[in-house]
Amino acid sequence: MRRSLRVAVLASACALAGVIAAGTLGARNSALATNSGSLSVSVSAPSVFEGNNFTVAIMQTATVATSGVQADLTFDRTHLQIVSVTQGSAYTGPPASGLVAGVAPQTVSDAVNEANTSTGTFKNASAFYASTGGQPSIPAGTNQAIVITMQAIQGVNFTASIGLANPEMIEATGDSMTVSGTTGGSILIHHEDGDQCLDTKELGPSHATGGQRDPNNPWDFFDVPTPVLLPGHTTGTRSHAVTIADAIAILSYIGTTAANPNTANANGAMYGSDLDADGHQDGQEYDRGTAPNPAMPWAPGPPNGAVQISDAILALNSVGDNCN
Ligand SMILES: [Ca+2]
Ligand SMILES: [Ca+2]
Ligand SMILES: [Ca+2]
Ligand SMILES: [Ca+2]
Repeated sequence: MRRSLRVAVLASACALAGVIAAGTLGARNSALATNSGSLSVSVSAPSVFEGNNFTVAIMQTATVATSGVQADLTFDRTHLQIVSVTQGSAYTGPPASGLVAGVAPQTVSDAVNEANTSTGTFKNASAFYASTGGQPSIPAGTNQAIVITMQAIQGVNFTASIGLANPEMIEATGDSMTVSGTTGGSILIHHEDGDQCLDTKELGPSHATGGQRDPNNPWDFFDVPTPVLLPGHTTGTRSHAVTIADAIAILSYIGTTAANPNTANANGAMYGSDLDADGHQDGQEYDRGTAPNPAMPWAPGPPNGAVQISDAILALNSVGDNCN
């Protein structure tokens, strides 16, 4: 059974103040709703990387003061999951306010677990002030009612929709309000394979702008840390573009091998170091194999275990390619 906002408001009000009479609330419930409001989803960013969090705010818009809002959040749980649920800024702080999530006797974590494992719907997210029949309330206008932190769990250039269902609002007077509509939102999920090139770029039509590559292949965009990583010079980063500087940096690693990861070449470079602390052997970052598809020389193969002059030549094949 869905737990209505009115029940939530009443229960909390009784617990906190013990002064609400059910008869009074019932009388108010019978009043004709004359004002209307709407609910909408506000997503914190247009896009997010797979594995990262973002927030979804449920915003309420009303022409009169309101004391509570409720909705279910619908989403595709193949691509998204809920991390946490909190009250929005409209209901934060005094006077006493409350958050209800889930269908009683669920806890908030029960409701999150249910939404993430079975239904893909977070049922009954309610935020309210713990009183009916007058103030406290939040003013007419647009207010942030509920904030849900979500995580993008899977997707290659996938746009995930987030919707609202079963909207309810309650006026400061305690009357039920007609919810005239809801507006959902969406977020574009980028899968990042580690090559610094967004999948929207990798899936593009031209290798010069990062395209004609595989968004699940971390080796097909030969952008390396520059200035070159050497002992005492550890600040090199990848520029999201393949330039002549990348080919020159690769030259400094010639002679290093995965077979002898701790053996330094004449420049002091070692295949097995991780001077930029990115979790990858530095030698691998400057190492590639021959392009698997000769017709696509800009997309080299995975590291072959030895940095040679051929690696610098591989990089020259894609100088000018730019994912920025
Ligand atoms: Ca990528
Ligand atoms: Ca790639
Ligand atoms: Ca570069
Ligand atoms: Ca490294």
